[in-house]
Amino acid sequence: MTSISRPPRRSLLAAGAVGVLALAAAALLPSTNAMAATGCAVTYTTNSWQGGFTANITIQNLGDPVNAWTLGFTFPDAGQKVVQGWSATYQQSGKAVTAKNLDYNGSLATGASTTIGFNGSWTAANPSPTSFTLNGTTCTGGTTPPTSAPPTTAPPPTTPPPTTTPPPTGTTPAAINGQLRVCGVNLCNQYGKPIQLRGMSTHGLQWFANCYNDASLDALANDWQADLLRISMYVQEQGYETNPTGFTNQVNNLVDKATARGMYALIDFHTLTPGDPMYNLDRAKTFFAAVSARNAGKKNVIYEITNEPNGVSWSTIKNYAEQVIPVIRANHPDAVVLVGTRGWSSLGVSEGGNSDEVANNPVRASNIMYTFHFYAASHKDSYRNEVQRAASRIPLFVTEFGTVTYTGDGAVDTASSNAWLDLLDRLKISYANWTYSDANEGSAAFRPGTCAGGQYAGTANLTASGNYLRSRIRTPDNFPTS
Ligand code: IDC
Repeated sequence: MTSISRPPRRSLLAAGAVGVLALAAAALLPSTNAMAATGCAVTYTTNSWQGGFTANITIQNLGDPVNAWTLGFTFPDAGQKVVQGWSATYQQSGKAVTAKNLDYNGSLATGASTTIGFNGSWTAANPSPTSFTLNGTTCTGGTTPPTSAPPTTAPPPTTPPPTTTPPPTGTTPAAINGQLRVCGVNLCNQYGKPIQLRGMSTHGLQWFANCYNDASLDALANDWQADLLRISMYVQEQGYETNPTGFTNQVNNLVDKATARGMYALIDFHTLTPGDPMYNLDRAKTFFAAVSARNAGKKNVIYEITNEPNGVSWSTIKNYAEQVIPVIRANHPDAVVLVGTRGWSSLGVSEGGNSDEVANNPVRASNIMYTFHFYAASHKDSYRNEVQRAASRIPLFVTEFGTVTYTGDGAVDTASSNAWLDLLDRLKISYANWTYSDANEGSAAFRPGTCAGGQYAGTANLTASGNYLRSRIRTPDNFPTS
């Protein structure tokens, strides 16, 4: 893990220098006609492929603090279109585009930055726009002098205030990466860098509660070096519907245990049978209202709103998502939300479709990713090819996979598991393995009886699947901080 250093003293001086400049500008203004200082700097970067692109835009406010902002720019080519944006509301008219802040990122202090982005399409060419405005002011990258008192000479170049997030104050995955955000098709950390989280999924909490305790989660965080705990709360099969308060509390307790160990906590509303998420819509709203309110202050919580929709259309899943996501956002606006896909979260493939149905009709919400599940002994090249194809267009998160067959049982398919995890590593797609439990089935990481015995660290009680996953997950993470 990286060692931690204090912020360089230079940046503190730079912040002080800007404060003095702002004061000087204010002193020049007539007091009866106080005028806000304005100014902004924008960086626009793209990743482009045939017909499509992702744009990431960092907006820095160099003027007085604002509570709301609208970014404006013009595409150079008439064939360039915004398709799906995040972290802002986009409108396009001809070549002209505006992006308005959302509730959570409207306030920008002097010197503060925010990052937004979108997926776009292009036809003839994809040149980047060269001029941007923020609340009507052209972003020149420097401070705009007050119009009432133009300086006779150009102001000296100023060092922009620091825009970087301070270095982390801990070495756990959550301390280093902080609040995550979807950036283009990736999951980015607090430094705006794409990362991959690797971890384990619980089994059904109604059956394996005795596997999730301080000792087992110490082993997961310290011995396995996992980044992520997926908390699988079944809704049916003696799950949530039988005792909403009890299961909600159990989930919250496990969120706390993951948090205490610096892991991300993925709250999985584990719908399975029936496959139509609408069957559980009211329960989902009640559950997510409760857990998002309870965990709103945490930066390490991710919400998975439906495990494996099946036997329903994508438009039904999308409709469900567009009703549940606002419930979460009302309490926990900046948390990443994950949406299951058609055919047991196969991007539609297991029901004869493909990821086009999602890419062409995305959920109308920002900061979301779509889930993909596989079982290595059952799902091979045709599924891998579709994931690879989809990964350049939509953000993916593998919230569940097995090394065995889709029944959850059988032998580890090492060749297919290697092919899958190598692909996910290369694409920086995060994953959680089914299961961190001692269930009597090939997908379980521990041998039956382990949880009663309480010895989790090391390899003595691992199954073949557990051994395989522990050795993959323990390898060093790549969490860039600059
Ligand atoms: C399986 C469990 C098994 C349980 C069954 C029904 O391993 O013990 O009896 O669910 O609840 C999924 C599901 C996940 C399944 C898993 C393996 O998300 O709940 O767990 N699987 O079948 N999708 C594909 C495979």
